[in-house]
Amino acid sequence: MGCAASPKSGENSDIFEKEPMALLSILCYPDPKLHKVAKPVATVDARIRAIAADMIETMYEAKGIGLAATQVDVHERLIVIDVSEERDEPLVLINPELVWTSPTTHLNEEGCLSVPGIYDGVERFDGVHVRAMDLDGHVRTIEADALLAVCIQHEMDHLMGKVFVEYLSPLKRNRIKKKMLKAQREDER
Ligand code: K1U
Ligand code: ZN
Repeated sequence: MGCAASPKSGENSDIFEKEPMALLSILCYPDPKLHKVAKPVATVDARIRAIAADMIETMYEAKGIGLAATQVDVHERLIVIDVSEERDEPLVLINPELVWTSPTTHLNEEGCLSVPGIYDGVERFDGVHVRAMDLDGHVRTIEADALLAVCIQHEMDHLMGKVFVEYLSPLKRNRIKKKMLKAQREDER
């Protein structure tokens, strides 16, 4: 059941040296590294553009609609998202900040590439406005609703070290933790 799009080695330590795009290893819950708080990106440079390109490729390969840098063991505030039908509208948000949240919320079914096979309901704002830099270092404000708004909130939680299962009851969360650890032991055999 392992986390998707993993290269052979479990580490991404060589991503800063590579030129061509590469698939990155996705951390699997309950890896403690998923709870690290990401630091702001200092400069949007070639290193950040290379990480973003690798994250987009990894997200597409894993059939996800989003991916946060935390999930690939890079602890900087960077997320990639593509909620388009054709999977050809990647969005890169660097140092994202929520600048507006709607007064209404909704229970949405969520999944997570770091918790494969688990789906459950999480209450999220129906709409959000997010200010972030793009790959040219330009600041933009994105007005999001529906799945894009849900995905932005899910990915921004990752940057704060929060995985969606932490919104569930302790009973559910412990069951999920046990299931993931069992699957990881079986994958290692
Ligand atoms: O961050 C991630 O782990 C990616 C995650 C994003 C996400 C999905 C659903 C709701 C909120 C955030 C995924 O892409 S999970 C797999 C997936 O493709 C998917 C799951 C449910 C609905 C739509 C897509
Ligand atoms: Zn996730």
